[in-house]
Amino acid sequence: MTAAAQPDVDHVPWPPELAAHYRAAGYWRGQTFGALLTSVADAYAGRTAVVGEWEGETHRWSYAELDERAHRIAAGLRALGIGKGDRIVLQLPNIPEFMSIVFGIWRAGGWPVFALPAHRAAELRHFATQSEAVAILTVQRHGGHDYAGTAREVAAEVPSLRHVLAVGTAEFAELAATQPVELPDPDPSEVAFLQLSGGTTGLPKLIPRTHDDYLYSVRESARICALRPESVYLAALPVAHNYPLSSPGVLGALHAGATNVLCPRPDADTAFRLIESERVTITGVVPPLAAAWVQAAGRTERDLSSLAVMLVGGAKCGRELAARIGPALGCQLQQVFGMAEGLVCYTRLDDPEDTVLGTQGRPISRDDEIRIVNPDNPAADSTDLVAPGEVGALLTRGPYTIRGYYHAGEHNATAFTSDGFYRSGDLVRRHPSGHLEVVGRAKEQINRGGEKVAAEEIENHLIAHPGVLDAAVVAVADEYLGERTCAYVVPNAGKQPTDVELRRFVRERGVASYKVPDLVQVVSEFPVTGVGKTSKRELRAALTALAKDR
Ligand code: OOB
Repeated sequence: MTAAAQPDVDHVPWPPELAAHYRAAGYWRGQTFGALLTSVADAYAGRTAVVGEWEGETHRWSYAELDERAHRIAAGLRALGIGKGDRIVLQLPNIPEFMSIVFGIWRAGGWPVFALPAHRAAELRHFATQSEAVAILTVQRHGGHDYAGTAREVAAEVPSLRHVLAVGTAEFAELAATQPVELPDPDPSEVAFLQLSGGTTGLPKLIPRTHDDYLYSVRESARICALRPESVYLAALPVAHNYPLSSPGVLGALHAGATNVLCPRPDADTAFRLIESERVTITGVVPPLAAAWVQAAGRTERDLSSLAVMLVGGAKCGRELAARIGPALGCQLQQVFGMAEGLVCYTRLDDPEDTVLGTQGRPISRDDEIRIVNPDNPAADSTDLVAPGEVGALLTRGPYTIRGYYHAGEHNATAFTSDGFYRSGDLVRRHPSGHLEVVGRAKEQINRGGEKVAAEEIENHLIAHPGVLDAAVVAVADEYLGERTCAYVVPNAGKQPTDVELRRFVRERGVASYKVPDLVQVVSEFPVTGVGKTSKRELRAALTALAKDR
C-alpha cells in the first residue's frame, strides 16, 4: 500500500512519538551546525581544520580561522539580505572556501542547496526553480568551465534569484571580510540544507535534512570510522555529495576536531601526493577510483604509509576489488552503502574479513528500521517481507532518514510507504549479522561508478530532439565504471539522427557530462511487455547479447 498524496511541504516531519524517542535516546541533541563549529573551534582552536589548494596556492586554516571566516561570511550574507530559510544554490569545487561558506550560510540561517561541480545550466535551473533560491554561490572559471557565466545565465531566467556570488571576485572578498555580527541560532529541528537525490523520475528531487538528524549521522559516522583529532581526512570526491560530506566526510572529521584535506582532483597522482605530504589517515572513494588507485599503488614512489582506512561505496564494490585494496594500499577497507535520503551502512573496523569483503555494511543506528520486501511488487508495503536471507527490495526508516522530499507531495506518495518507509529501490540480502549485501537495483537509475543518472531525465532530453520519436535509457555493464548508460532511440519517420548528433544535443541542453549517453542505439521499435510498456529488461538483454557477440 502506498501513502496518499501529501501536502507540498518543506519537510515531512517524523511522527511526534518517534521524534520524542530520538531525542530521549540522545540521537537528536538540539545542536545546529553553526554551534558545532563554535564548540569544535573552542576545543581545538589551534589545530588545522582545512588544507586545500586555490589559485595555485596551498591554504591551511586553523579551527579558529575557519570559525572566524564563517562568522564573517554569515555577516556578509546577512548584509545582502540573505538570511533565515533562504535557499542558496552552492556549486563549488573542492576548495577551502567550501567549508567557510557552508558554515557561513548555516550561521546566517540559510539553506545550502548542494549542486555538484559537474552540473550545468539545466540542472542549476531546476535546483534554483524548485527551491526558489535567492542566490547561486560558485566560483568564476574553473577546470575550463565558466561557472559564474552559467550561473548568471540561469539567474536571468529564474525570478527568485537575486544574486550570483563568485569566490575570487572583489565582491565576494568584500562579503567575506564583513565584520562579524551576533546572529540568532536557527531551530535545530528545522531544515539545514537540501541535498540532491540520484533520481529515478524526470528531474532530481530535493532532500531536506535537519540539523538534528544529519548531525546524528555525522557523529556516529565519525565514531564508527574511528576519527580522532589526530586524523587527517582526504576529501577525494566532490565534497558537496552526501558521501564525502558526511560519511564520515569533512563534517565527520570536523566533528572530531581532525584535519580535512580537500583534494582538487581524484586521480591517483594528486591524491597520493596529498596523502604523502599531509600524512592522510582516512579517505573515501567510489569503486572505479579504488581500482585506479590500486593499480597506481603498484608503481608509485609516494609514501602512503599514513593511510589507515579507505572507505569504498556509492556503487557496489565487488569482492575481487575489495580483496585487493588492503594489500595494495596498506590500509583497512571499510565498505559504505548510503543514500542522500538518509540510511548509511558501514562495515565495522573490527568486522571479520569475510564480512568486510562480502557485504556493504550494517546500519549506523539500532533504530534504523530495515524491511526487505517483495521485489516484484513496486508498491509492496512494509509487511510484505521476503524470507530471511532472501533478496528483496530495501525499505528503511529511522532517526536520520527523510519522510518526504521537498515540496513533492505527489511523488512522496509512491517513494514512501504509508507508514513512512523510504523505498530505496535497492535489492539487498540481509546476512544473519545484520549486514546488508547489495545485489542489484529495482529503480530506473544508472549507477555510473557512483554518479547516478535517472533514466527518465535523459529520455526527456532525447525526446526533445526533432528526430527522436521515443527513447529508453538503460544500464550497460562496464568493466571500469560498473555501469554506463545506453540510450535506445526510435527515430521519427524519415529521420535518422546519428549517435554523435544525439550526444551533442543532450550535452548542449546543459546537463552534466556524466549524464550524456555513453552509447546510442537507433532501433525501429522497442520490445514491449505484456501490457505494452517498453521492456527495458529486453533492451538490457539485447545489450548483453551484443556485448557477447563482440
Ligand atoms: C550515495 O548516495 P546517493 O544518494 O548518491 O546514492 C544512493 C544509492 C543507493 O540507493 C544505492 O543504489 C547506491 O547509491 N549505492 C550503492 C552503494 N552505496 C550507494 N550500491 C551498492 N553498493 C554500495 N556500497 O551513494 C552514498 C551516500 C552516503 C554514503 C555513501 C554513498
